[in-house]
Amino acid sequence: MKKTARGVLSCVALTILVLALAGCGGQKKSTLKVYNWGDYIDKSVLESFEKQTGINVIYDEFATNEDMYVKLKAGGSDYDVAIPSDYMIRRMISENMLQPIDFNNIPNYQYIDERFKNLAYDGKNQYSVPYMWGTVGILYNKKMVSEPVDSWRILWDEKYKKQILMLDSQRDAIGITLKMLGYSLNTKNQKELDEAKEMLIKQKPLVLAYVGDEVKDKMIGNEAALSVVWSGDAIFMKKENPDLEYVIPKEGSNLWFDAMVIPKNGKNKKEAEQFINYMCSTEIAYKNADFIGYSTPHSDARKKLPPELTSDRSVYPEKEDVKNSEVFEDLADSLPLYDKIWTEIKSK
Ligand code: N2P
Repeated sequence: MKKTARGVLSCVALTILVLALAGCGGQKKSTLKVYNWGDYIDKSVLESFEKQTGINVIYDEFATNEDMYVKLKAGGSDYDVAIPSDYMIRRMISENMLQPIDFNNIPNYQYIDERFKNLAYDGKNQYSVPYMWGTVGILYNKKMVSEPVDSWRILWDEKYKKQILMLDSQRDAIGITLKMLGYSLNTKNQKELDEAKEMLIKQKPLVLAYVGDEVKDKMIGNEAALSVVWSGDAIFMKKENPDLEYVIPKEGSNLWFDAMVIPKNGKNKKEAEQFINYMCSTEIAYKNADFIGYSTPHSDARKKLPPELTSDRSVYPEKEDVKNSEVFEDLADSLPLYDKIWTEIKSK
């Protein structure tokens, strides 16, 4: 009786062992950890990558460049691919937080339009592969705002008290205020920054909320009249609610580029490069751009998108549409000035 029980037990143990070995083909499955903005990919792309390569993808999201930076800098994470913006990539390069990419492993890089290569944030093209690009602008509801919208000033108009949504992102909020005041959004001048701070504090009673991805539900649901948004989200919202319109204000704005990088702490460089290359295949780049609404730097994927989208100059602006706009630079030693202002504004 005793013997039989032991026999059954060892038989069960053996079966489990055999199944476990069969399940992973006798070897450990490789993994890839990806860190991206919220709502910034067609998730079916992750599944198809897993299926095609057998690599298991762990996918996490962040809401701002600053959140992403803090998590990576803390050192406890080991993401293999992250997708920050230009100025943050510059900062991460200068702080030795990224691994150089072996472009021999990214043959699909050839499809990235030359306009998006050798940009100042990664001048020698060693660390990043462009993913999406765009602008910051005002998305407004034509039923709630009847006057023409062409200036950031409208976000300070008492008439729209509690109908304004501001981007909960320090570079963006301070940046558009600096542009409204006629200053550079990369200024390090204390007087100009103080002026921007005062304006943002003055604006606070008019602001319904500081938001991230929630802006989409709110604007689509007609809960606010005006919002500061990134261009690709504007496209998505315009599709869902035809009363919405997007403009790049005349004072100029921020022109930005988000790109894929390989953080220093990542342990799977080979898989990371495989993933980046996959994201740059025409089919996948098209799928992502079509799904999220953002502008793709991929020349062939762009050709596959509906012409009414790619000819919309608020999404695919021409040079003259962004002539007053600037790309964010890494603020380096002056960053604490911005951090301090932002804390003061948010705590008022
Ligand atoms: C999408 C975030 C877009 C990033 N939720 C803009 N740089």
